[in-house]
Amino acid sequence: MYTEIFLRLEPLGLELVAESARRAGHDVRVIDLQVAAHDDYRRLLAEWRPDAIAFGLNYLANIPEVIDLAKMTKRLLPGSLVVAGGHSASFTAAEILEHAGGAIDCVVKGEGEAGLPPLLEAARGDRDGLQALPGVITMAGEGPPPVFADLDTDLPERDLLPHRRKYFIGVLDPAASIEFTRGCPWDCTFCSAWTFYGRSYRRRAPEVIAEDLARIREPGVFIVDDVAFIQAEHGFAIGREIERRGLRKRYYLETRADVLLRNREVFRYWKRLGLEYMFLGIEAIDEEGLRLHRKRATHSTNVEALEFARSLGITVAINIIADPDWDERRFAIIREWALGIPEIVNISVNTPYPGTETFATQAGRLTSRDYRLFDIQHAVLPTRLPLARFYEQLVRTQQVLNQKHLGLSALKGTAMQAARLLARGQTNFVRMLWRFNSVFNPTRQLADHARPVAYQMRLPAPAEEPVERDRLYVLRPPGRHPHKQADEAPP
Ligand code: B12
Ligand code: SF4
Repeated sequence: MYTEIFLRLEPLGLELVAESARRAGHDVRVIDLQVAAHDDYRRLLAEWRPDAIAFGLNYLANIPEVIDLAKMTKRLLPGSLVVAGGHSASFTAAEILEHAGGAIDCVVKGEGEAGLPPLLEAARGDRDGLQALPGVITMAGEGPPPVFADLDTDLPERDLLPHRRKYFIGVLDPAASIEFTRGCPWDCTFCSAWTFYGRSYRRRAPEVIAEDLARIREPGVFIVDDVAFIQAEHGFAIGREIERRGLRKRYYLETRADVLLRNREVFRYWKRLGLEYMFLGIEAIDEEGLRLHRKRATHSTNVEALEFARSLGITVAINIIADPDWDERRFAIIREWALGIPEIVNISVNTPYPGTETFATQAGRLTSRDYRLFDIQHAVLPTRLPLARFYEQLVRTQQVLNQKHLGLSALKGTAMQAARLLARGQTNFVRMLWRFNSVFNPTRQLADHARPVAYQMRLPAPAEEPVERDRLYVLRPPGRHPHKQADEAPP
């Protein structure tokens, strides 16, 4: 739902995986189904007849779609190797294989640049032993844990995506994406970013980042890091390389309130370089909520960070997690609080994703096992209000907050920008302004629960708190020295 309105971004992970396969000598094409239709995909298969098809499956909500596409693929090309990889595929590998009933040959867990090339090499011969490879899981069994990729070897294959003008975030239209670091050293209970990367934190070399940036044609750049500029000196080093090359872009990034306050100077420096938009995961406005999410931040830190960002003149968006337990009064408190600050406020619904601590402890309470509802806009845990009333409150709150920025008076400020974009033929931002009510709609949200469910999510064995972390990790924590780029930054 979110990506139908506010943004659509290039699939950076898939481009990196594509480049790793190309470097290994394969002829590679990429199709992005955010932009292309299933029919385009079918046509590509029929005309090009690839030997291997690799699905990027970062988002849990896309699992049924990918399973159905895999089944269609095997019917068209029975001899092909069908693979799935990505964030969500890594946490649900065994059940995906089961749902696909043989249409997916294997799942590659972890980082695709490290996992896919050896798999393609091995698949040239006898396919029986593929499960012996690191990170690979087939119906016959599972190999050793996945290995870390070297972040400075592959630059994303941006030339493989034909519809680059379709990628945008708000007024950064068009926008490309770039990665400076990978992983997160914090351990919030609702998040699977840290469990995927074994709580590691790695940096790309500033020269490599500048080279990557220099190849980007788009004026807007979305920095995909979970928490940007945890280490100030890395941010400064990247900035110096950018200045040295004379690169000028408009940037969007996401970070934490405490990091913003700790590293004020680096954010000030990046404002000069072109930083315009920032997303802060505030999550809760009370200490109890922050403690439950294990955010390791206080409300006063969050408020101070917002003030600092304002003083820089950066447009800030924040997120608040709505708990299914909320009643009308709690929604009203959030509305009041959010209307009192100038920032853009986004509301998501607390959703236990596989790979998170909350999934390990709360899966027994799930009211739905339909993957498609796990998009943080639907309630999959019991609601205190009747479900219809919960959605009414949620959408009403989103509408009120949205009006704050997209209402007619607010639009006066963006009218010039919109006109400039239209003059350049970029329509993504302008279209987004009119779509909110058709996409965010309580009746539609409620109706989504009544759809027939072809594939049911598998539940984990109940876990005690605290959850044993080894059970959650995809990539194992690198320990003190085993990987040259692994830096442990304490929360
Ligand atoms: C950037 C980002 C976005 C961008 C998406 C850009 C895009 N088109 O991909 C935007 C802002 C649109 C977005 C939106 C959402 N996001 Co998001 N997002 C991220 C973020 C911060 C970084 C992803 C990224 O680009 N990483 C860098 C690249 C290089 O890594 P990668 O994509 O993971 O790819 C690597 C591996 O996954 C793997 N891989 C990927 N594809 C393939 C394919 C094959 C075949 C193989 C073998 C391997 C492989 O190899 C790649 C290279 O190492 C992650 C957090 C994270 N650390 O992963 C969250 C994350 C993926 N998002 C998340 C969520 C919840 C959402 C939203 C639902 C939230 C929201 N309302 O905003 C929406 C849903 C969007 C949708 N399409 O349904 C969750 C995923 C939860 C889940 N399990 O489904 C994550 C993990 C954040 C979190 N803290 O929990 N997101
Ligand atoms: S700080 Fe952000 S990325 Fe890191 S664990 Fe918490 S929510 Fe996830």
